[in-house]
Parts: sequence; C-alpha cells; structure tokens
Amino acid sequence: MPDTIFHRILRREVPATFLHEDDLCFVIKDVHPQAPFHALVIPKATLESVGTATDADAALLGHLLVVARKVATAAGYGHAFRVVTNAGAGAGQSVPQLHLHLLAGRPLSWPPG
Ligand code: DGP
Repeated sequence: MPDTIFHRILRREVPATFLHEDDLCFVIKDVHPQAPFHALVIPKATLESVGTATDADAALLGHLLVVARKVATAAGYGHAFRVVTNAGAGAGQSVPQLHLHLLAGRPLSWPPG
C-alpha cells in the first residue's frame, strides 16, 4: 500500500490545517496555495487517482464533490470556485493519492495551464 504525505497528515504525523473531516474524507489547506483559497479534498481510503478509480468508487467520488461544495460555501466562495484533479504525472499529479484541488478567491481563467 502506498504511504503518501496525505496518509501521514491523516495520521497526524505531519501538521496541516484541517477544514473538514468525516468517515470518508478530509479537507486540508494546500501548503502551496495557487489561489487565496486553496484546499485539498482527500479520500481516507487509498486510491491513487481518478485514473485508477472503478465503478466501486462512484459513491466516494460523488461524496468528494459534495464535500468540496460544502467547504467552498462555508468559506464564502459558494458562488465561484473550481474543483480540479490531476490524474497521472503527465497531468501534474505529484502525490499519488487522489485529491481534489478546491480553488477560489481570484478570477480563474480558462483553459487552465
Ligand atoms: P498534485 O500536484 O495535483 O499532486 O497536488 C499536490 C498538492 O499537495 C500540491 O498542491 C501541494 C500539496 N502538498 C504537498 N505536500 C503537502 C503537505 O505536506 N501539506 C499540505 N497541506 N499540502 C501539501
């Protein structure tokens, strides 16, 4: 089983600012924020990326999106936020545990880089 920085944060071995935690996932502030508000929505179950998700992960993936909406709303950004996930090193994934980036607080251009 891979043991990533996010697993260590979940076990409180590495400090992070938690914004939410439930049975299925947790949300922390990103250590290298790319927007005034930048959080990571991370499943507790080990799952490398959306690129390796299966039908069995469908409910979990939906839960992560609903949590992202709730966290964005609670932070005052429910009117405009972006959820993005990188799947694979070629797409910019550096931590091999699925995470949704939740970005808000500045104009978010399209297409992303
Ligand atoms: P990605 O490149 O899509 O795999 O995003 C990984 C993100 O994880 C990146 O935006 C920085 C963040 N990150 C990496 N290490 C830590 C850490 O130790 N603490 C926190 N809070 N975030 C981290």
